[in-house]
Amino acid sequence: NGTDSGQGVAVEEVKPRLQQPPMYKVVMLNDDYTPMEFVVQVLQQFFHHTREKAVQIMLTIHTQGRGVAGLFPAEIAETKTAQVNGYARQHQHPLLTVMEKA
Ligand code: TYC
Repeated sequence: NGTDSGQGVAVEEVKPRLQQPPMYKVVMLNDDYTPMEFVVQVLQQFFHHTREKAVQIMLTIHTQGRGVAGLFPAEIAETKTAQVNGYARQHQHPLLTVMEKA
């Protein structure tokens, strides 16, 4: 670190891996009412998945109960969940996304 402690001067550790923000999964939950096509379109519009990938994620949610729409730093994950939940509510669908530490 360059600050030798020969005469009692404190040595501070140098830590690498700076600017690595904690990442969060945006998890989409299954329900019985939201149309499959609406979920596919949300995955394309808000998470920029291809149609094929969006269909695959939607089917995982439908069969397993939940699926990961994307992985983002906290602030972006918060924005995505709020946008998707608001959009679903505007369209009167119960679709719910939550964020979860990766
Ligand atoms: N289970 C819904 C249906 O059968 C489809 C669905 C998929 C709903 C994924 C929500 O996150 C979801 N219409």
